[in-house]
Amino acid sequence: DNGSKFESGTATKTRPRTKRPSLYRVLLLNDDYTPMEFVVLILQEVFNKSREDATRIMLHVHQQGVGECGVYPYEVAETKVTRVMETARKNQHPLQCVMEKQ
Ligand code: TYC
Repeated sequence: DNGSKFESGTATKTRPRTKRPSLYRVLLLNDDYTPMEFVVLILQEVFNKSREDATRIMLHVHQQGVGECGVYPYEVAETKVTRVMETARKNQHPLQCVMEKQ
């Protein structure tokens, strides 16, 4: 009881429990067979990159073996990985895309 005429019961204060969603890094892996142009198109279409950024990321993956396409909440990251893997498979390219907790 807080002694008020207008309120009764136990005063409770709820701490705002705002849980920020975990973020996941989506990575493209290099291989010897997927055409550079296909990777650039994937980066433009799936990851909404400009032609210039897509080309820069593709070349980074080509030279370093792995590169980041973006950072997203779990379900968004998962959907993008699935889109890349399905598009690559359909076109018979061995391109691999993975996600990792940031
Ligand atoms: N290494 C590929 C080639 O020489 C190009 C490539 C780039 C493939 C990035 C995959 O994630 C990749 N055709």
